[in-house]
Amino acid sequence: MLAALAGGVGAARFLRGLVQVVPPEDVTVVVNTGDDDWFHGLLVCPDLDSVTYTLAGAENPETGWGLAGETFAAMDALDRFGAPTWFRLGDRDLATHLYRTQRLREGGASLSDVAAELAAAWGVRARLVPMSDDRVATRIDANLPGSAGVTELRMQEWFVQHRSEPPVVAVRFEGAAAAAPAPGVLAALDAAETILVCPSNPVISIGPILAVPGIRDALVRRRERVVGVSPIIAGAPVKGPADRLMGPLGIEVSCVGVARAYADFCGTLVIDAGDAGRAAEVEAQGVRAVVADTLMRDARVAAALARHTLDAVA
Ligand code: FO1
Repeated sequence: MLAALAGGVGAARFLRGLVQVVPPEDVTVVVNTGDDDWFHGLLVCPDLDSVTYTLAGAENPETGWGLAGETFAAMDALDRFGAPTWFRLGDRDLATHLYRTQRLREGGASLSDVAAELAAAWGVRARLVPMSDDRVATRIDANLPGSAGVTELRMQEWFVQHRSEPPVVAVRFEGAAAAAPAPGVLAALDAAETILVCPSNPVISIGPILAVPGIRDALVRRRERVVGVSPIIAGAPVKGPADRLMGPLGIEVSCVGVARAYADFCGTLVIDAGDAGRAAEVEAQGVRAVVADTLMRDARVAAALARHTLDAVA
């Protein structure tokens, strides 16, 4: 049994490689839900959906989110009414949000239940569980141009509406302290032969998962079996705004900064060949460094990376 912590597009691509090299049924993915938000009265769970769609081979390959071959007729129709359509929800993607929202509204079904139903419907055999069935919402305090002081933004407002541009002052995970790990999360982390920390944004993808009480402690207990993949290569994120979050929060934007941030719960960190020269600095954090090609140009490289990551703690 394997467990993985995942959020965002990089994690989804890594997981697609992982399920090429191990049976998908052996993998439990603990997915970030801090990105979740309500749009047009519907609950959207971007990281659960990106992982589901990517493991189903149905994702938009350019963006890594949403579905391939999407149309946006509903968004265009909403434009007529002046409704906010900056968060692009495709017509087929809307079915996911309609179904999830209805299942939650009719009562009785948890976020975990619905995530499992959606994954099964897409033929995804890995087990996808949200980090919590309780609401945890990532909030970003940022300096907006033209406004004095700090503005609190919802994660998608900062990330999408403001294109990750406003300088970040602080990041909070609202509700985390009162949240419980979703059913099966702690058991999966305790039982896993190896726990993988996918190449996700350390602050807004892995951070919320670790903020759910009990999860970080479970990883600390299993530190020798925890292996991460650095999402930062040669001082920059492969995709997304990790640097614009790590810098302001005092985390060096490098594989060394990631090692330092993860050192208490992650015994081994896979770093890119381009960072081989920094392996000693990673190890100086008390984290074993393993060098590999971590730039997932295609599914074959992703599978090779997953294999290398598992071998790093074999
Ligand atoms: N990311 C964008 O940059 N622009 C969008 O319009 C957008 C819409 C969207 C709709 C559904 C969904 O599941 C994800 C979407 N994302 C979009 C990605 C989203 O911001 C995720 O939070 C990121 O992938 C980071 O996890």
